[in-house]
Amino acid sequence: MARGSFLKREMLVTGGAGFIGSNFIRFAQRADPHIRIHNLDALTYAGSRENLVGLPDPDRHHLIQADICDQARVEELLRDKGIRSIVHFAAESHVDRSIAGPAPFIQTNIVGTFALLEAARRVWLEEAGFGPEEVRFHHVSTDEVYGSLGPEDPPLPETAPYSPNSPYAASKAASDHLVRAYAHTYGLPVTVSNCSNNYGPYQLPEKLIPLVIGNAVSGKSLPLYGDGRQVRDWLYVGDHCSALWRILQEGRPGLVYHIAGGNQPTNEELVRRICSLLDDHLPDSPHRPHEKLITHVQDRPGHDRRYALDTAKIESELGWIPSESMDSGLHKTVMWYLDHEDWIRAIERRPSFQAWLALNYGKREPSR
Ligand code: NAD
Ligand code: TDX
Repeated sequence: MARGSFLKREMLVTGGAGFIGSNFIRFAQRADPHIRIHNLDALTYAGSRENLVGLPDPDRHHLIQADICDQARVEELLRDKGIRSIVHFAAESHVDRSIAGPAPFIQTNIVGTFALLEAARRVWLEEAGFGPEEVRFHHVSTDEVYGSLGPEDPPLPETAPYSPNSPYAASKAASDHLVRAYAHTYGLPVTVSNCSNNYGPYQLPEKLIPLVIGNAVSGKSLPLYGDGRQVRDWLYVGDHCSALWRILQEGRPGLVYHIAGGNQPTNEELVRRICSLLDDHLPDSPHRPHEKLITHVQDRPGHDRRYALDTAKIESELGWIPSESMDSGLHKTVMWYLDHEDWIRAIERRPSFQAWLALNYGKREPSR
């Protein structure tokens, strides 16, 4: 069989009703006019059908509302639909929630990834005897598995040791190890990517950037944890999707790739940039200048100071570089949220979301 023949077949995307997954489905349908996507998503608080409205080709997308922990269901899908590739996004993804209640993170991120790996091993390797170019399991992971860096530390390569600090990061680290073990022990053809912070359309307003845009527009405070000098490396979600697509096309089984944008403002600098964009785009807003809404609040427990990834491998081996700068990506993002205010307000009105805001922010005292 020719190299990468799995790409010509049905694809299973897990977590495709969430932020990055729904962006990826749009990207994949545009990139390949034939690909059919089976989207396995439990539609937890983080996933919604609204994120899938207006797909490039709805007929080539099939949503299955189910839990990745349901191994029998996954096996049935792999067999019945002739699926030859899995792109695994489904996860509990919010660090603050993992601090408030880690149990679902262990269940979905570790047990769920295990169930998917077992299903793939049984159906693809044991039953069908597929070779390394006929199937592919891509695992989507995070830079948080490496733990916190100091201000002068160089960006980390793919060989850096794991040192996860939050329950979220530990659960993703555990899932990375399981994926690696299935490749090493059973020969499952896997690739893994560890990516930095994403931003862009369809991100839930529990995360910093959409939270700040939504709050600023309605004149609510913009909560910065601690001193606001923590550093994340921000990547526009479309660039994450293009990197994943490149890995699926060209990446070699067994390899790990870092994906990042090389944009490293402090949280405070980032929030001020968003405020200034909103000042420009909402000249009549009574909340200008929006930066006066910034409020320093009590820090996240165990808050990692800085992440930074070395992306030389994906650049040199696969020729991937991001196409958006921080300025262009932020501009696009702010415009998307201003044009989709109904989307963000509908989420904010959910009682479960209100309960989350009260739990996470209600107890944080202003810190200065
Ligand atoms: P998200 O929270 O927006 O979406 C997660 C999706 O998974 C939701 O649609 C949810 O319904 C689904 N899901 C959760 N538990 C499930 C289960 N048990 N069974 C089936 N579906 C389930 O997350 P996201 O930000 O899109 O992140 C996607 C992936 O990318 C995650 O694996 C995350 O760790 C990783 N990642 C995210 C970022 C980021 O900045 N957001 C950065 C690096 C890596
Ligand atoms: O209200 C806030 N105030 C604040 O200062 C929130 C929600 C966050 N922050 C800080 C914490 C972080 O330093 O902003 C930074 C970004 O926070 P989040 O948007 O919660 O993202 P982070 O914790 O960095 O994790 C994200 O990137 C890596 C994703 O949620 C993970 O899924 C991904 O793996």
